[in-house]
Order: sequence, then structure tokens, then C-alpha cells
Amino acid sequence: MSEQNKVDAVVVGAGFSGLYLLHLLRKNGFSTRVFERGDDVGGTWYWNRYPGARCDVESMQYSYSFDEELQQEWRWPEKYSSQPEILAYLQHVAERFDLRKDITLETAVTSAHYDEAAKRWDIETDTGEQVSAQFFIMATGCISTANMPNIPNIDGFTGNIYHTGNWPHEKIDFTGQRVAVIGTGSSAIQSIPVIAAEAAHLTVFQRTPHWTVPARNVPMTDEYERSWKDDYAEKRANMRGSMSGSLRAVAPIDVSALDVTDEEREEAYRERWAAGGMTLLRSYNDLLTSNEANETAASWVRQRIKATVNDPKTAELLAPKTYPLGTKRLCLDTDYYETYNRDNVDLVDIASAPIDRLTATGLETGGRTYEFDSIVLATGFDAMTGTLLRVDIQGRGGLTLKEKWHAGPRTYLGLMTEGFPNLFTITGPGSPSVKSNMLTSIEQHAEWVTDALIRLRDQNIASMEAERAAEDDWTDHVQEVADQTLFPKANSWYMGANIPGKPRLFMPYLGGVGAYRERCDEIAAAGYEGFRLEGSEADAAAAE
Ligand code: N01
Repeated sequence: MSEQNKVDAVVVGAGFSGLYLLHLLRKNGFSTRVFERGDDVGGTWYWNRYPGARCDVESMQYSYSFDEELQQEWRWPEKYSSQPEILAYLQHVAERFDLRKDITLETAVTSAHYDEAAKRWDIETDTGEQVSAQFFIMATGCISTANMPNIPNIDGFTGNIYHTGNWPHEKIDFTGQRVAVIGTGSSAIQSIPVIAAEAAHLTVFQRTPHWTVPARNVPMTDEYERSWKDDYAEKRANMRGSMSGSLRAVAPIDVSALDVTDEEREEAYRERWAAGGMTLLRSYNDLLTSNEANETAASWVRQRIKATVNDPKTAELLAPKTYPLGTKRLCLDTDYYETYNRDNVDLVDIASAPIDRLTATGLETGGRTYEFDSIVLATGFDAMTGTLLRVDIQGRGGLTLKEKWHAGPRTYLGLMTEGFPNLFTITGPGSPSVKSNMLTSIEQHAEWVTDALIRLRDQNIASMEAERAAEDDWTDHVQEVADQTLFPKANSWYMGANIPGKPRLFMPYLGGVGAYRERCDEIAAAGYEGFRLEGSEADAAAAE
């Protein structure tokens, strides 16, 4: 096997996680290869190019913090960056840190089998390449496998059909077209106003209304940029120690929503609605733990919907009623509700009558046939585990990750799983991941894993593996924390509930980014408590 094919680490994915890992591992002397299935770097921001795609975490916070010059020099044009802007940033990072030479594009890892005797991973790609690596790191993101809905005759539609998570690279021009959007999650809520402005007619098919609040995106001002850049060190430190990995525009009020007067609540919700962003969800300390408290905010938002949407029937359909505010991922929008006041936009409820089938020229539902030129599937992702389980990963004794996780993912800290030594998952299930600012969590994971690898090398340790007891305790802890909240009440992708047959359990860790980081650091400081560390077979034989 050539030197190029025998490396210290293989990383899968060249998005935010993979790029930073490559930088860190190489800097610390680990030979590393990154495989990326896209034909460029960018991960999520390479694939999700749908109209209106934009990050709903502020750019000053949704950016790398590891390089002071980079964070000072890079200029974000808007408060919330659009997909092309974020992709350009990632391409810049790849060039700036000379990362491309170790990234193999248009190449998906198809299998990774652990060789117990050699304590190494044998990895294969869809281009037939075979690589041996001591460490195998899945940096594949949490929402990277598109969910294709099982609508009958989906291949029978002869018009254009797109999935938001796998959007063509050329501009799609909907001018003059009759367009359908299926789904009303974050991707739909961002794309609907943009498509509506272009298309002759847009019909939105909604199964469940999602909660959305205004983003209030604005051009970046010099003053705002300076307020971050002048104080980045402290602000980033506060982000790392915070609950969500980001700082809120308006501070949370640390009392119950039920312990204030109606007027105070009205004032608090109004202020946060005006400020925009996720901040409304943290107005009071029990909005995500008490049904009654949550309902005060939920009914307030329903009133906003009614006040915005002219047609009462449409407004009623758009108002979520079946799950608490924020327990499916809260969406951030620009003129979402206003879009339903346009003459060329209709909303069709498919909760009461599902889509029966696609036809060659449209779709049938509720006894009616609709004709379209283009259909946009905004139907989400097989989140958190879908991409990990798509790869044939076999650990000790030939156990597959699919078998191991048949009843749901089991991890220690979301970083490792027992039976799969030297396999790390970046922002894996059981870590704060999607319940945090991904950038804060990605940097923490990449740094923790790199530190662990350095320690293993320094101490001549060949393999690291989660212990069963530690994994069981952590997996139980993740569920216990989730069960103290309202999150399990929603049929969300956090719960795996959007994918037929997927085990239903809450996958991200809700204990908070700061507390989680502390726990990871304590565990490392205690000599990787809960992990089994083993020398090589050769060392063991020599010691006998
Ligand atoms: O996917 P979703 P998404 N028939 O799963 C519907 C992140 N993100 O791509 O709710 C009919 O949220 C489904 O209906 P229901 C963010 O974390 C971030 O929008 O299951 N409908 C739902 O309405 C987000 O949460 C950003 O009843 C079907 C929709 O499709 C995550 O990605 C932007 C169906 C899917 O909504 C995923 O968001 C975009 C079927 N068979 C995304 N199957 C930003 O940073 C599914 N649906 C801004």
C-alpha cells in the first residue's frame, strides 16, 4: 500500500468540520486524507443551494474562531449570510490554509472495516480506492442525507423535480412557471417567498405548519461588525460557555413566563419579535419545559399570524396547534406569512388528505388534480444518523453500526460508540450538535478529538474505544435531559419521527454547550475516563 494510502487519519466530509479537522490534524503532524462526495468543499453549504438559502445563526457567530487573522479579516456583508457567501468563505478557508491538496473530491467513502489485529481501519471509496488509517473520523454533518418522500409515482412526474438539499448548481429560473413546494420546514420557509416572487403561481403543500419567527436580516454595519471584532476573544469565550453556543441579541429573562404579568409578557415577546431571531424562544426560562408557559408564547405568535395573513382560513392553517413552540426546529423567515397574501400563492392542507400520487404533469390530493411545471421537495433529511448509517461501517467482530444502532444511536458524548475503536463522530448523536450553534460545537469536537489523538500518540496507545458502561450512562443521560423538556412531544427530525420506521428517541444533547464542554474536558483530564485505551499488539507481545 502506498504511503498516500496508509495514513494516520481519514476524515469523511469537507464541510466546516472536515476542513477544520484537516487543518488541526496536519498542524499536529498527523498524515490525513479527506474524502468528499461533492465536487467542491462546503458540505451543507455546497448542497443546499435552493432559492433563499441562508444561515439563521448570525455570521459573526457562525464562523470559525480558531484563527484570529481570519476572523478579523473576513467581512460578512449581512447579519445572516446567504449560502453563496458561506460557500465562498469555506472555499477561502480551504485556500488560505492550503487544505485542498489533502482533499479528494467527488469521492464517497462506501465502507470502513476495523481490523482488530492491526488496530486500523480499512476504508474503501466509490472510486475503488483503498486506504488504511489508524483513525476514522466521520465529519459528515447532521443533515446531509436528503429525505425523499415516499409519494406514489414520484418518478412518473415528467416536469422538473428538485430537492432543496440537493439543488442543481445552475440557477433555476421559475419565471412563468406553475410551481409546487412540498413541505413547510426551514428550507421551504426560506425558499417560498423567493420562488413566489418569480413563479407565475406557487402552491404550497403543508402537512404540519412549522413555527417561524422573523429573522430581521439586515446589511452588516461597520458599527455592528466592530462591536464583535473589537471584543471577539471575550465574546467567543462566552459563546463556548453558553447554553446554545451563541449569544442572544436580547438577554433571556431568568424567570418563569407564568410569574410575570400579561403586560410584561406582551412587552417581552414584542421586543424579541422586533429584534428577530431565535431570541423569542428563550424569553423566559421555562418556555421549553412547561406546556403552560410555552402556550403563552405560542398563542402570542398565533396572533401575529392572524394579524399578518389576510385570508382567515389560510391563517388558521398556518398556525401550529399540535406541538409546542420551538420543539420542532424553530424557523427564521423573511416575509413568510406575508407571502400568503400574494395573489399567485395558495396553501393546500395535506394533513387531512395526503398526496395520493404524482401524475405525469402534477399531483393528486383530496380528490383534486393540480398541474405543475416544477415540483420542489422541501422534505428534509434523514438527520443525525442517516449519513453515518449509509456507509458500511463494521467494528469489532464484524458488528455493523446499523446493527449496533438498530434501536437508536448509542454513543459516549456523541463522539464514540463501543465496539468501534478509533472511530470518531463530529457532532454525532448524543452531543449538543444541532441544538447549538454548529460552529461552536464543531470547533470543540475537532479540538477534543485532535487532543485525544496527540495524547494517544504521545503515550504510544494504539486504540481508544468507548466503554459500554460509560456509553449506557451517557445515552440514558441524554434521554433523561430531553425528557425534562417539551421536545419529545413533537414529531420532529430531532426525534427521528420524520423517517418512517426510524427509532423514536431524542438524538441531540440538551444539557448545554458550556456544561457539555466542561464534561468533555474533565473526562480528558481524568485520562479519558470511560474510554478503553490499548497499546498495539506488538507492544503487548513485547511486554509479555
Ligand atoms: O426539513 P424539515 P428542512 N409528504 O424536516 C414535510 C436546517 N436548516 O429541510 O412536519 C408531505 O424541517 C414535513 O412535514 P412534517 C434546520 O435545522 C437550516 O426544512 O413532517 N410532507 C416538513 O414540513 C432544519 O430544521 C436552515 O409533517 C412531507 C418538511 O417536509 C433542518 O435543516 C435552513 C413529507 C420537512 O421539514 C431541516 O429543514 C434550512 C411527505 N412525505 C434548513 N415528508 C438555516 O440555517 C416530509 N414532509 C436557515
